[in-house]
Amino acid sequence: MEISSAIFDCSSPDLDSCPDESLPEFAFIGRSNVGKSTLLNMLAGKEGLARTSPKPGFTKLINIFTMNKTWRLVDLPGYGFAEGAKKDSSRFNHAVSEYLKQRTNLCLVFALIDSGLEPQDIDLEFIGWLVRNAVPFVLVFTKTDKVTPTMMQANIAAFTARISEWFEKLPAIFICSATTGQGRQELLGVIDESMTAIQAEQATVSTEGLPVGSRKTLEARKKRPDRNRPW
Ligand SMILES: Nc1nc2c(ncn2[C@@H]2O[C@H](COP(=O)(O)OP(=O)(O)O)[C@@H](O)[C@H]2O)c(=O)[nH]1
Ligand SMILES: [Mg+2]
Repeated sequence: MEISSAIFDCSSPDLDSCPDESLPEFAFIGRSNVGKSTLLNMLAGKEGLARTSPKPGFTKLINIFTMNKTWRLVDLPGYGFAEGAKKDSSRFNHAVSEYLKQRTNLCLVFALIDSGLEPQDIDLEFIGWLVRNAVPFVLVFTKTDKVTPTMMQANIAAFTARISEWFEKLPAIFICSATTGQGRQELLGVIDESMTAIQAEQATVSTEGLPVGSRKTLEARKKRPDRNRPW
């Protein structure tokens, strides 16, 4: 899949102000500074689309971008940044948790982990939260250009060892670098597969007389977190 148009949609402070749920969404989440916005830009093929920063805690809003006029990438505020306005950070954490739990057109979350670090408690806790709330996700190890392959493999193995007991089958793992472009085609491939599955599902649902994208249709998708997905 290639991206022919990538457009900034809006910045929302909470779930209620997010745009309608008519388009499938793929969201980036991870610790502040893990590389969410940079990876989003790399996937979109458009530098500067999502604002990036060497300083953590920059993205405080749910930033939404529409790709190829048919699906969206969502840059969520990072977790684990305690400095700054405490009031705001708790509010945004709430917005993120509402978005992840209730956004019915959310197809898949890319949970980003820094490939240069040993397993961090905050990431493990967050992955546990995703599992408990049945949010569908894949793991994306970032910034692979900054570590040796040996170190990266050791960090990934240590991370998966810590979470493996939570799964019958581990979630898919991707290794990415926004600097070298590593992992771009693989992540776009997952989105492509997911879009194909949704289109097939929507075709079935609409023949049952429910408008595609309506609450009811989406309620029907409460089975959304399909642990048996191929990825
Ligand atoms: N070397 C390297 N640096 C990266 C990569 N991805 C992001 N960065 C840098 O990490 C910092 C944080 O990136 P950003 O995308 O703003 O992180 P976010 O807070 O998760 O959105 C920035 O200085 C980026 O240039 C990567 O793949 N390789
Ligand atoms: Mg960011």
